[in-house]
Amino acid sequence: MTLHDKLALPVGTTLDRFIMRKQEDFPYATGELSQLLRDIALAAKIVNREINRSGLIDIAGAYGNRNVQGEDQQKLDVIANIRFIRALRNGGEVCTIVSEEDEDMIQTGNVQGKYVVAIDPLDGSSNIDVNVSIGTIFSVYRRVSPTGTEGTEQDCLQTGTHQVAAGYVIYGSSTMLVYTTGNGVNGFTYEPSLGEFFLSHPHITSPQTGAIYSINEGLSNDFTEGVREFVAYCKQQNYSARYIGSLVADFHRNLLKGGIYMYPATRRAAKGKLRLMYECNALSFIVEQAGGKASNGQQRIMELQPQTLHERCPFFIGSTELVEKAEEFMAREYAELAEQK
Ligand code: AHM
Ligand code: MG
Repeated sequence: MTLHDKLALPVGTTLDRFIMRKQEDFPYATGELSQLLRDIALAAKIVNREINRSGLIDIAGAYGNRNVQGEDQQKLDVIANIRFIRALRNGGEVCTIVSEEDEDMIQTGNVQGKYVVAIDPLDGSSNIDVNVSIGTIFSVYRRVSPTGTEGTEQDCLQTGTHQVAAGYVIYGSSTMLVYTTGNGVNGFTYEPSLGEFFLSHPHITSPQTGAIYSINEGLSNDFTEGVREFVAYCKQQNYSARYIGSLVADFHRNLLKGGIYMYPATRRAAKGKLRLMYECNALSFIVEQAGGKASNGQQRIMELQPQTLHERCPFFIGSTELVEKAEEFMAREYAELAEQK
């Protein structure tokens, strides 16, 4: 980062101003992507408010399942889905949304919208009710079909390399929004009393290596040989095991501290658990922009061609050296399998 950059966008800059200033760097930018990012930030603030009151919402729910607006009480992941879709629909820049919560593509009605968003509105569902960090993950693509029509599946099924922006919100001990538009990664912390996100983590870079490995070892009986051996290697190196079971939180910690997060293929789930379009691609764009790496064990995640909206893929993400080490172990496994055939 140059001194000019530091002075231009110091820590404490509001997200809105930051987005505006970044837009000025591109003389032909129309402001539509900026608006889209602001819409996501707005929905994130609303979802953050709901999450902070989640225990109380449950109490209110016991009194007839109605909230103050007279709406039925719903689970937080459904509420988050509604909030993000509403914000993107009202913003007008997005023609189509792919959400973890909806089987089909969602047409926003904004046929002039140039963008497609893939989103996991509230990830880490098993942690929602127990006050553990959860997150939102999103990817933004430019549509390939002409404007003036509804978005198509082809607009959605683009490789991660076509992302124009990606980010996540972590609802943790503080709430943060971290995003990239392909020019580095910046993190903003939410100040609830002011209702604003402020730049707190400029130019996030992933340590090249680290001493944390994150994997659900309860599944180790189902791990394939390469994964089992890589985990054994991590133990030999005395790495720390850290696994929250919330992808965003596990990823965020490893991004800042150095480490690797894995959700591999298992004997029972040949493609692992995580979804390519709205979990893996977004975090892969961010990690690469921060100098890290993301792989399915063999191939770069962002080059995988999605075939279906909700497809899954094995996932190894984090510090470059650790991901490459994991790939070495996986390559040995694939070579042995090939020999046996
Ligand atoms: P979800 O989209 O249903 O919330 O599932 C995704 C979550 C990730 O946040 C987390 O890393 C993973 O599932 C945990 O899975 P497991 O409980 O199998 O370890
Ligand atoms: Mg999810």
